[in-house]
Amino acid sequence: MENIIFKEKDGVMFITINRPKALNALNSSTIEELGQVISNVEKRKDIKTVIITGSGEKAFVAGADISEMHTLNAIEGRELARKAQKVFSKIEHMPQIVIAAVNGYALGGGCELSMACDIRVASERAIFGQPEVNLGILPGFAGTQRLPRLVGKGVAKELIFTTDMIDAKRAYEIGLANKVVAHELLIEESEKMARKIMTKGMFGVSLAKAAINDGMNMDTESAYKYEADMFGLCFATEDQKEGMEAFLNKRKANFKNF
Ligand code: DAK
Repeated sequence: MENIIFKEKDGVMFITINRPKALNALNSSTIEELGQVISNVEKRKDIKTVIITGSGEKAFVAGADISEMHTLNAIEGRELARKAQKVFSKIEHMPQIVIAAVNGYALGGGCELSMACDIRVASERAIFGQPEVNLGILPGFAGTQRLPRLVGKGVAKELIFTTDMIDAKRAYEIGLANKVVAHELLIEESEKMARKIMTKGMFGVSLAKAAINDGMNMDTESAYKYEADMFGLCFATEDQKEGMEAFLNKRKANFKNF
């Protein structure tokens, strides 16, 4: 692949967006490649978590590639949007837990990519923002939907309308970043969080991801029913038996993830 580096280590897939000269801006081939990696990973039972980061010192992803985008016509714009939305939606719905390790600028489509991930760990150097209205467009990779769900409608509107860029501390305060860590420790801390999650019953973790993501798009009564179905499903697994037996026998659970 030209713009994506991926490597796996003991159940964690590390994915790096690798166009540092363009601050890792997402052009269509990068989106395509990211989609291919995600499609492969989502089928892998041995990969439990994914960490996505950007290469170089400055950026996670500085948005969609403006140099490619500026000549698009409406049909091509729709094509790009469909392609990216499909990839982002795959990230949101894949059974693995996805952590964005935000190492620098996460702007526009980059901020939207981080929000499609389950958790955002930010380096002290991370900068978040939705600058699309500076370009005469609006966030189009679901930023108008995911940002208000994460930080509330008022703050989301402020960030999108003013295009103000915010640092990691502010992102943490408003709930956009889950955690802020020293820049040098970003990958280590993200991996530590991934490995902590991986000690749990991953079947339950994956169903909780689905219940949260899908439930938030339902009315509450339907979401409660959906949660109850997911809860019930856990009782068909060895993990539920092992988890509860381990508790009752005062030992550590040894989950098999089924
Ligand atoms: N696209 C293309 N190239 C970019 C880029 C981007 N988004 N961001 C940076 N670069 C390139 C710069 O052009 C420059 O290239 P050279 O001049 O060296 O060839 C190189 O990366 C280094 O950038 P700077 O020289 O500007 O670096 P600085 O440190 O001075 O500034 C910056 C860093 C991040 C503040 C600045 O680069 C910047 O403002 N970048 C643009 C950020 C931005 O506006 N991002 C949002 C893009 S809009 C769609 C749905 C969604 C979207 C699109 C379509 N559909 C529904 C179809 C999403 C839109 C967006 O994400």
